[in-house]
Amino acid sequence: METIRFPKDFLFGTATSAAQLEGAAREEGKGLSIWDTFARIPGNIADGSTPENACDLYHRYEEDLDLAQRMNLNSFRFSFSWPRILPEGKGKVNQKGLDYYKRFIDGLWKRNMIPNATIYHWDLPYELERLGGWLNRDVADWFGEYASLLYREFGDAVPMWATVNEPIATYVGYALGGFAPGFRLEKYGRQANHHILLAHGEAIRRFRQENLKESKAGIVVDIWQHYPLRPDNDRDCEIARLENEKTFRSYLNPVLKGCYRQELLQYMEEKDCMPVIKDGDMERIRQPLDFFGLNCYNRVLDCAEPEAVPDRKKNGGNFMENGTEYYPRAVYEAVEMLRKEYQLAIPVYITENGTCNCGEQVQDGGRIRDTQRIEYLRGNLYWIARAMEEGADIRGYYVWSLLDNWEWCAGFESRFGLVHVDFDTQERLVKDSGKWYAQVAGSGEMDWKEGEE
Ligand code: GCO
Repeated sequence: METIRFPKDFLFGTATSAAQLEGAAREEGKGLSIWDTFARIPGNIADGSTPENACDLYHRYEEDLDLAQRMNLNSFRFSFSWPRILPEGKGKVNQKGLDYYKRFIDGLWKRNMIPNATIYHWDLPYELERLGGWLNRDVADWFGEYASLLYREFGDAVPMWATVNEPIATYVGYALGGFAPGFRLEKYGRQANHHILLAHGEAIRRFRQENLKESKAGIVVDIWQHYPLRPDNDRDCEIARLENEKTFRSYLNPVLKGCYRQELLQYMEEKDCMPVIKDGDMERIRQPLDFFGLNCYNRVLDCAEPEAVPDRKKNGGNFMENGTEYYPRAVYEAVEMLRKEYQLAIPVYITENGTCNCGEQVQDGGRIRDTQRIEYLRGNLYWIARAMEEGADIRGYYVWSLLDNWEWCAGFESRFGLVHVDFDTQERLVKDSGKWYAQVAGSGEMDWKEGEE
């Protein structure tokens, strides 16, 4: 048995987002977001739910922050809701929205939790969607204005600013129809991608202008690395390589290197989905960053003939009960890739990591035995510690999520929380994983048996 120790100032937190937790979707002046409208279209959300009430965090944040504090968290990741602050996306400001975030951030500091804020976590104001949303090139300026407003209002109180959470969600919303606003055109997806990258660059540029000496700015990208299921099969290898280019590398290259790679450009040319890229765009996108936020959940294995491979062999056969692969080494491999291929030399925060539906039933005496979630989180922390031992500059870790919440198209059916939520009564119950995490965050250490990885 060994003890893994994290540095004294390592951040242990949970990650959340406005649309998934706040609720109060039409209260106190908030405008609609594209998720409020998308969710109302029958068939879009698995259980027919909407983000209308979610976890009701808007009204219950004091008690939920108490919970987080009792879990010994020293940081808390949240997002601002753009339409709560600017109901029409630009122009008129909703003072009540600003007041809410002021109270919320004060609540974090009162409990000694460092606020880690995200400016955009998928909830574009619906009024901007009516103007073309992420397809309208002006969105970079609308976003810039919104970001400047936040810096001015909260710059002194928020030390960590991420511009965008997972830009790929915008691609999914415009190319695959899987997320709001629900378009299905590859060309739209690629153009929306390009614009959200411009918006990111614009928000960083404005951040520097504000000269917030005590704060840092970065971006959050999710990395699901693709690997060939059969490493000796050329077609599997080719699919995996192209998928990596089309997904996370289509953000990493512009943001960190100021270019789209040849392979992606060729793909976009061939598929007739080349976005409009204007002179100077790539320079606008590539801005020096203070930190990198990495969301990592798993890897993906690609196979050219999925029918030919028995299900139990897929993903190495190492499935968790929820059907996903147990491969915590993915986080280590993502960090390695960033260091080796992108020479990333800024601090990294693991801004999201977690898993859903691990035996969520409330049992006798209110106990929730989500044992596999604990195993998953332990495995990930082990591989994070290992990367750090080998020189990776990882400064913090955020579990997705504090509470079970509104999981986009899965509605309330995918539970990711360390705390169980009864969505009828809004009652909270700390799961076994929450108790375990409280202990790790409190002590900064974790036991590990060789062979567990
Ligand atoms: C993401 C989002 C979260 C999700 C989480 C679980 O990473 O996709 O940031 O909003 O809820 O990932 O799917």
